Amino acid sequence: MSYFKNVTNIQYEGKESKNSLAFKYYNPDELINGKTMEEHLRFGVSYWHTFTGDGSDPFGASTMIRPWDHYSKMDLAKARVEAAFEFFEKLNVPFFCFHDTDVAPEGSNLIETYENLDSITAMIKDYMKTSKAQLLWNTANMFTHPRFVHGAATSCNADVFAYSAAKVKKGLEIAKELGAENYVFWGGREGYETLLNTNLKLELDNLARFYHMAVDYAKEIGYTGQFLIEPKPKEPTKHQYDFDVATALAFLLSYDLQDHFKFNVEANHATLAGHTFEHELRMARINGMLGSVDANQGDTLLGWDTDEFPADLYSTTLAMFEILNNDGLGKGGLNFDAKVRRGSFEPEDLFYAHIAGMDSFAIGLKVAQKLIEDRVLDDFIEERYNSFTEGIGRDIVEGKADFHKLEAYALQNDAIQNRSGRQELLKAKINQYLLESFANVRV
Ligand code: XLS
Ligand code: CA
Ligand code: CA
Repeated sequence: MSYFKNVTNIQYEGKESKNSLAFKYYNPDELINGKTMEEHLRFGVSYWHTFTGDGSDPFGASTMIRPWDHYSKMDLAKARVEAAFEFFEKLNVPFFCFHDTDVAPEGSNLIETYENLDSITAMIKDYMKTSKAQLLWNTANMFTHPRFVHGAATSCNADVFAYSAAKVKKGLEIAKELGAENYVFWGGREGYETLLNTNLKLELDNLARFYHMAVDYAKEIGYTGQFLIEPKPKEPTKHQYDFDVATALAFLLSYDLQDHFKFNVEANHATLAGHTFEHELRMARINGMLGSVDANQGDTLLGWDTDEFPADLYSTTLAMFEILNNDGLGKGGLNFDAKVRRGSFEPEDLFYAHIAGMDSFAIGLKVAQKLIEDRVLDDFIEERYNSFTEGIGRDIVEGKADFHKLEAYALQNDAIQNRSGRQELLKAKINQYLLESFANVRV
C-alpha cells in the first residue's frame, strides 16, 4: 500500500537539476569539515503539521487532501504511521517528532488513552526496526483539551497538575521505549491571561516541582535522553512563562534545574519574542544550553506563529553559523516544525516544502562553514574587542581592576576614540559569500 504514489525516493541531483522532486543542494553524503551533511543537519519531520494538520484556520475549514482521510479513530492513527514511514523514507530523513495526541486518539478515559498509545507505540517501534528514521523527540500535548484551560503544570487546579504528570510519565516511558534522543516540554498553556486571578509565584514553583518530578522519573526508569524546554513568549496564552531563552534560563537557574535541561530553539518563537532566530541560538549556545532546533520561519507582516517552511537563506546561514560554532547539535536536530500553507493542499506539497527547507539549510551550512573557515566575522569581532586584550582592558577581564583604578585611568584618558561597527560592510560580505558559494547557479 502506497500513500504517495506519485513520488519516488527523493535524490540529490545537484543545482542544475530541473526535477522539482529532487534535492539541488542537500547532498546527505557530502563531507563538510569531516562530517556528512546528514550528520550536520539531522533533519526531522514533525508529525503534527505533516500528518495531522488539516489546513483549517479560525476562519475556514480544512483544505488538505490526504490519502489517509477516509479512515477514522485507531484505523486513521495506524494509516498515518504507515504513511509517515513511507514519507520519511522517500524524503530520506533521519528523524521525526510527535506529540502523544498526534499519533494516537485520546480515549474516553486515561486508561483507554494509554491503550491507544501503547498499540501505536508498538507499531512505530516495529517500523523503526527497519527504517532509518528514528525519534528525535516526543512530547505531551497539554494544550488542546479543555481540561488544560487554565494550564497544565501551572493550572490552578491540582487535579490538572496530576493529570499532566500522568501524561508526561507516559511520554517518558514512550521516549524510553522508542529510544527518543530528547524529550520536549513546550508550555503553550503554561502562563497567564491576567494577574487579577493569578498566583504567579505558586504557578512558577509548581512548574519547577513538575520538572523536578520529570527528572526524577526519567532517572528512575533509566531514560537518558536530553530534556529540552522550548521557549515561546505568547500564543496561545497571552504571557507564557518560558518566554525566551534568557527568561527560561533564569527560571532553570532559580530552581536548580539547569543541569537537566537544554533548549529547543524555534525560529518563529524567537521572532515572536522580538528577537532574531540567531539571537536565541546564540543565547543558548554561549550558555552551553543549545539542544535542538525547530526549523521554520515567521512572517514579518504577521504577529502570530505562522510556522512556514524555512526558505530565507540569510537566516539559515546565520542559524548554521551558530550551530557550527556550537560544534553541532549533539542529540538534537533540525525539526521542521513547519506547515504547508492552506492553499498548498496536495500531498506532493509536503515533499516540495521539505525539499525547500532541506535545501535552504544545506545552503546555510555551506555558506556558514565558509564564513567560519575564512574567519570573516571572527577576525572582525576579534579586532573590534582588542582593547580588552591589553592594558586597562586586560586588567578588567582578568579581574585586576576596581572603580578606583578605573577612575584614575579615565581621568588620564578622557579623549576617547571609538571605531566604526561597519554593519553594512559585514552584510555586504555575507551577501558575497552567499552568492559566490553558488556562483554558477542558473538565474
Ligand atoms: C507551538 C510549538 C509546538 C512545540 C511542541 O507553537 O511549536 O508545536 O514544538 O509542542
Ligand atoms: Ca515548535
Ligand atoms: Ca511554532
